[in-house]
Amino acid sequence: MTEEEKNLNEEMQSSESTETQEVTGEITEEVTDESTAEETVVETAEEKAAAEEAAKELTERAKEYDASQIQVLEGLEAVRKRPGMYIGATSSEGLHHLVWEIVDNSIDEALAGFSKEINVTVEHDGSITVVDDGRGIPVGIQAKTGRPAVETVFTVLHAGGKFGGGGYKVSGGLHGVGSSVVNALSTQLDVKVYNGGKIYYQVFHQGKVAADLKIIGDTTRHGTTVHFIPDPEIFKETTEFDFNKLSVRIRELAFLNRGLKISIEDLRPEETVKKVYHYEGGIKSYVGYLNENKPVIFPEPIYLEGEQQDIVVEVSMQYTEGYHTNIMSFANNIHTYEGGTHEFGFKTALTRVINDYAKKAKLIKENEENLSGEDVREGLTAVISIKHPDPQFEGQTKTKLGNSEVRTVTDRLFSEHFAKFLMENPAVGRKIVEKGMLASRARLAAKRAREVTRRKSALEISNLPGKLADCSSNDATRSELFIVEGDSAGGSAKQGRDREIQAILPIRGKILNVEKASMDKILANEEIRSLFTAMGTGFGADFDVAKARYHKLVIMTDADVDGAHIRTLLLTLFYRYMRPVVEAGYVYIAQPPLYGVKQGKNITYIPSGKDADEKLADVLANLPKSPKASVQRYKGLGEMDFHQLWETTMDPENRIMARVSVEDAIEADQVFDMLMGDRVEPRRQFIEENAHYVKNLDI
Ligand code: TTJ
Repeated sequence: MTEEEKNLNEEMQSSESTETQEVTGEITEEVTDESTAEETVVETAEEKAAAEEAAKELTERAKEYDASQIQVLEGLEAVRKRPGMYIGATSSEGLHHLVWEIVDNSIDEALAGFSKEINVTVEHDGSITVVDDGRGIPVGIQAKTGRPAVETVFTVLHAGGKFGGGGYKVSGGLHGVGSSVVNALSTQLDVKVYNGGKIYYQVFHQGKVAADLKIIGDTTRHGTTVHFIPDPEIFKETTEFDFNKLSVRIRELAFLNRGLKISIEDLRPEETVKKVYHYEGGIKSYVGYLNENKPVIFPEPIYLEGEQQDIVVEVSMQYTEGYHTNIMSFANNIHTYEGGTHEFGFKTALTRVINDYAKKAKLIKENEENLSGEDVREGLTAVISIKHPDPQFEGQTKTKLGNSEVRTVTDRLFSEHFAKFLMENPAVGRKIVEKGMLASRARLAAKRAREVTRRKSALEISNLPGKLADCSSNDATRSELFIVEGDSAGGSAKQGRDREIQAILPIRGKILNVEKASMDKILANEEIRSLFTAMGTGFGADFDVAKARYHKLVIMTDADVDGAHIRTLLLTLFYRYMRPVVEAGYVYIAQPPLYGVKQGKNITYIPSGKDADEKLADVLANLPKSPKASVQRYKGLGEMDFHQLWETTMDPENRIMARVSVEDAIEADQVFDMLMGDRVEPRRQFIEENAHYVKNLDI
């Protein structure tokens, strides 16, 4: 045993409870030696028998230890064999999951009140480092395994979250697989624990202990640092982290955990990028942010907070002048896309409290009909965030909160606080009721309009829009709908497609500004009607994602500013009116090439995107000297012939498509507001930022 290891052993013993110390002694190799030494001083037969008994037990323990080691290795081997079972998929989605699995542990430490700051870094080589200033993962030897707790955290499945006890844990929530899964799926993971004046260090390779925990230096700080390199053997598709994706979720975590400072830094580009998120207002700041570019009916978002039965409930809400409802709910920081008991409790309470108030304040007569839930939610932006000691997630994507007690707790806490708020702020109360009454009238008008449409469509032989070139397959899971900008590109797409599974719907120009239009107008808009009819999902209250006729909805627009504009518009439309389709992961963005480099018979295509120019330079630099190469820049989809369009953008074997996440759609929604809003400067900026599409026109 080296000097350092001895040090470490002492350190760990002094930091652990007596109970643990005893067990520690029995299992380490060094102590086995000591026990042999002890045998030489044994005198009486009884003592000898007792010692033999003890030695036997020790051997048993050692066997048990071996057994648990084998279990550990088998456990992590299972993770490597079927990674999908633990992280959903080995796609980019699964890759990013690794980061959240680690970050969640630091968030837990922050929620427990011991950590104030978390830093996430994408290193030069694309690996990830997460640093917090919490108490540090315990380094003492655990009774059960005979190994340092920190090692167990990274080598035993589901070991996370067991330490510290009590409180609200976000780790182990949605997928809840723990840090050992990240370790198993990394070529290397190393951890540093800063605590009690020392820096502890351990490193693992593909989940296996590469070296025992050791002290590598002194420190005055405390906290945990974890660095890992995702294994390309596992993440065959990509090991490249998307900075934007990381920062969107990190910003969300900052909103959801008031006062937490969390940063994300990218060291890969020449000019490194760093974003620091820190919101003293928490979810109130979130609502303010979501409504940033929207006209609102009262300036400050309402914020209410309460706790009951160990359940913390926070709600923030604000009404826009628009018609769109945006209720986002979270349980232990997990976005519950499918809603659940917290959302249900909130909605019920909202309708009841507003109606009670309206009658009490004589804004609605006693004999008048109540406002419906839909009425009081029109134009509402709300964030509901609950923290629960033992959240239960249900539903298809495990994003629906199931704990039944949460419904009553949320209802009770929200009603009490909200009723009080309305009494104290009658001007705001009045505006909310008036907004609901307007919605009620519009709803009745829309219903009449819808009935007229239904009668008409029932008389038609086919409900499918004339512009749609449908596919022949009736199997929705295989079918794809391409929404193509422009008639000429639509023509090429129709010619080039795989008719069995690919349908084409050309759309012209800018679709209606959905935010500014009322429900009736949206329903009446031809482009939107075609889209909904083609999808077969219905609209509004009748919407049903299970009826989707295609499980891939592909947006295919030109690689220019107008294309970016239309894409934003479509994504906004999907986010607001077909959200379950986005949540189901049905929406994709086609990646048509921006450049084609032709040399002899070979063509290399370069997809559009921020780094297209760099990639082009790269390709050109690596071409053989002859024959002479030429570069074509595709200004629009219409410039490609049907064969090229198929080959580069539509062929399932060759194409690259980006799947749209709800976060992407939220971002599009914000950009959309900005594009449609009154402020000129951000709009100019958008056009400038997307100008790389139109710059350096011909080469
Ligand atoms: C638990 O209770 C005793 C004191 O330490 C607590 C703890 O484990 N804190 C903790 C864990 N802080 N940070 C972590 C952590 C940080 C990262 C980056 C990764 C992991 C797996 C844990």
